Amino acid sequence: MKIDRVTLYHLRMPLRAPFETSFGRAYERECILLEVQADGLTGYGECVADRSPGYAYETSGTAWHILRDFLVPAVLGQDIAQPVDFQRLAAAVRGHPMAKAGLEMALWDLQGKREGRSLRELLGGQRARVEVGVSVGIQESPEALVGVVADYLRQGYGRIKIKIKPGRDVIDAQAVRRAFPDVRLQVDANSAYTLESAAVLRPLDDLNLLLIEQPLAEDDLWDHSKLQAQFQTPICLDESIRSPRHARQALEMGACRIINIKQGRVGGLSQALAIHDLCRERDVPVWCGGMLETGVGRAANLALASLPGFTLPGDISATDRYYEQDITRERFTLNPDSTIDVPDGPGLGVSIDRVALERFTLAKLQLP
Ligand code: SMG
Ligand code: MG
Repeated sequence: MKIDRVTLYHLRMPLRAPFETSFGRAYERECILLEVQADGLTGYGECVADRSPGYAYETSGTAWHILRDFLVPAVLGQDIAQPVDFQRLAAAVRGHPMAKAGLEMALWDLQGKREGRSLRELLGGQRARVEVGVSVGIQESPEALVGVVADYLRQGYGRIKIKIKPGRDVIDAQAVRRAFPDVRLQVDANSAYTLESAAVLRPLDDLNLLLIEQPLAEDDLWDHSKLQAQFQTPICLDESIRSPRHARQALEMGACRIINIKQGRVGGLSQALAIHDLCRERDVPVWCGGMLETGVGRAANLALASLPGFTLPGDISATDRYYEQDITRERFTLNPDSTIDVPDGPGLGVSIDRVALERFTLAKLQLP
């Protein structure tokens, strides 16, 4: 496909409820929507970098710059046969995986539309619906958290993840475990601890958690390997896995026993697929993480999570969990068995609500 034009939309969307993690509280979410025109077709991609560099160093601002000045110029006028070929064109840009992933996603959407095949089919996904859970932010108190979790369980979510930070870790997890002895529960620290300060997390090992996500620094594998040796509960890495190479090294080192795969964090769906394959060969469970995506990124996550190695529920909740109004006409809903249907239309299988898109657009740039 010959890339004729790329349009970037910098979006800001209000969240239905604030979302608090160890690195701060968000009331809104930013992202960049990419609209790519090729061979008379239009593909969409979502760059998941947010306003501030709390989760990762990339922001909507850095991604805009890298896309506008480097990645989009690298693809304009090029004939790209397969989405994965984009990785070669993007190799001149060091880092910036979220910017790359947004553009690659649009190429997958285009390929699917050209061939009349869904992204699920293109990736080799096998399931028509995927198991999902919900990620619950830090609340005012452990009691308030138990109330919010109860509400999600009533809605039908079969797996709960709670965010933790120093001072709000063991007490929160114990409160939820006491209230719901059988719920599938996991915690996510978003790099809030050091090897030394993580000693306070020891009681988590008695709570029958599915996993402990990213306790230590995002650029660290070695200390995670030391920490994993001290815990029965599997450590799952999120921020620390930025490429298939990191995934291999983390597993070889024993830095984790489970991997959270986010196409944005690893530089694209092709790279997410490679990590999935590598983990599957080694019988290492993976699951699909979330970045509060719009319907565009959510559709991609659902397709990815339909691959056979995704054996744990993803952070892919229903649209209602995040947004009053989304930029896709399609809204994703939770089935009673805690699954969400994978879109089966061509490409991502979603269409853009232009009125909503306009409402949330802070800036728009058409290239060339
Ligand atoms: O999309 O439901 C979602 C959010 C899932 O907790 C979630 N994501 O570290 O895994 C994570 C966080 C990163 C985003 S925080 C803004
Ligand atoms: Mg995480």
